[in-house]
Amino acid sequence: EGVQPQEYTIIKMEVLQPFPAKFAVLEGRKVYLAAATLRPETMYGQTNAWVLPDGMYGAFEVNETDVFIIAHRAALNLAYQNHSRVPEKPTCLLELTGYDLIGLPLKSPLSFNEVIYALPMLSILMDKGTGIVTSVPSDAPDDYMALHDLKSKPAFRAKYGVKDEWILPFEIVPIIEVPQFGNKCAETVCLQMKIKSQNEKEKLAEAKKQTYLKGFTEGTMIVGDFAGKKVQEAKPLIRTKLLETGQAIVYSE
Ligand code: A2H
Repeated sequence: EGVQPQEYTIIKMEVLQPFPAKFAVLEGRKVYLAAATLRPETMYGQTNAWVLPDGMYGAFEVNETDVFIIAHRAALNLAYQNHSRVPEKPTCLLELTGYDLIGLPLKSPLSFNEVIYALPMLSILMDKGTGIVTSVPSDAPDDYMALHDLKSKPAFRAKYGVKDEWILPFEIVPIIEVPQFGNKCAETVCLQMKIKSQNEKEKLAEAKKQTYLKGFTEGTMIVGDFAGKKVQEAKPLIRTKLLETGQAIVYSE
């Protein structure tokens, strides 16, 4: 990684009751899948969350009430950033893998979809952010292609035990208008570049660069409290609101 620390916003996606049997030890807690993002202004367009099936996760006490499900490495970093019940020491209540998380119903900040589900993504890196990613297929090429793969390939869904109702009802939600790219800029760029699946790493990196730069410099919000404002202006306002309402925290690594 680079020399400069990266500052992320961690979005708290609440795991809805009833918990699966394996989560018994977490009964009575507020449990969140915690996703690191660089684009908090896109949270209106969430359709699901992503986990790595083979990834090792844990359920960690971040304070007296809240539990975050994240990668172990992220829990250690958070413990040194004032987000552990025991300062500088992560307390893991339960060891989990990505397979344990697939299908969890979540309530996520700002999302127009009231309930979204945790689904498998194979390109997640466990040593970046929290190992949990929130999915905004309108504006993130990786998210668009991973959702496309699941929607178009029943065998892929079956392999990971993904139920149709966790995925088929979820349409792309337009949230940002970008000149030339329209209001589903990730789809536009993936189609233009003829990207076939989430495995096309190099093409996706290029698509990400294009959409990220253009969305940030030229995009306009078309939904939410700051509709009509440029993304550049809206981003810090939305971020501050998420932080002040306790729906997100700052995280750097
Ligand atoms: B972004 P950077 Cl709408 N593995 O959030 C793979 N990808 C991860 C990750 C991990 N462990 N942790 C975070 N990410 C993703 C939203 C978004 C993001 C949009 C558009 C672009 C975009 C919704 N997904 O990122 O390597 C997260 O996806 C493009 C840069 O630290 C996070 O922000 O630069 C971004 O990658 C962090 O990437």
